[in-house]
Amino acid sequence: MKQLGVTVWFTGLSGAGKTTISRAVEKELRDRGYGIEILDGDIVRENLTKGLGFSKEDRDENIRRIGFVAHLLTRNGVIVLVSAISPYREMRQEVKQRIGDFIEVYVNAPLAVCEKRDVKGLYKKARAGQIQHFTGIDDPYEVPANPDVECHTDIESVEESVAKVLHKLESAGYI
Ligand code: GGZ
Ligand code: DAT
Repeated sequence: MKQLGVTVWFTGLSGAGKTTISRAVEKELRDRGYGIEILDGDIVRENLTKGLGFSKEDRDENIRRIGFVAHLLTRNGVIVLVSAISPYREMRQEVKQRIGDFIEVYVNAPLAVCEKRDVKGLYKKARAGQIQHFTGIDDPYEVPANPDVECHTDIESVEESVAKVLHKLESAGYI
């Protein structure tokens, strides 16, 4: 039977755990033989959306382009894992409507936890005023109103978060 494509869209603050969870889901599904691609914010920004910054207009353009590619892959039977802050509800809604086969995963960790993790040292720079318009510090993040999956990465293990995503893919009939 032909594989049904789907986009799994991970949204959340920098350091919330989007990349960590999506990489682990990727490994698991690849091991099971599924066709899978990852579109991760920071890698995408080095090529597909190179030159875009972090104004609302640029973030919207970033999400639109990622959504475009995710759609092409999804309709050809690929499981696409998108990992991008995607802070604006309206844009997430737009790509969801375009793609159709779409699972929204809210990777939820309190700002204080993300800031403490400070995986790349960017929160420190944002607090020091060396980076402007940093999501959660001086730029908005609109919390998903009704996500398909919510991972509380401050209290869950990576394995638990991954299991939630896989369970949703199973119950929705994609794997
Ligand atoms: C937010 C920023 C910023 C600003 C650089 N605000 O932890 P990271 O490093 O890898 O995740 C962040 C990434 C965000 O890119 P996205 O494409 O996911 O953003 S969006 O969906 O809003 O378009 C962070 C880094 O880029 N970064 N400056 N000002 N994150
Ligand atoms: P993001 O891609 O959202 O910017 P990341 O995956 O690069 O975030 O960093 C998340 C950090 O949090 C990483 O060091 C692993 C840690 N972490 C702890 N518990 C986690 C969980 N349940 N899920 C994901 N990451 C978790």
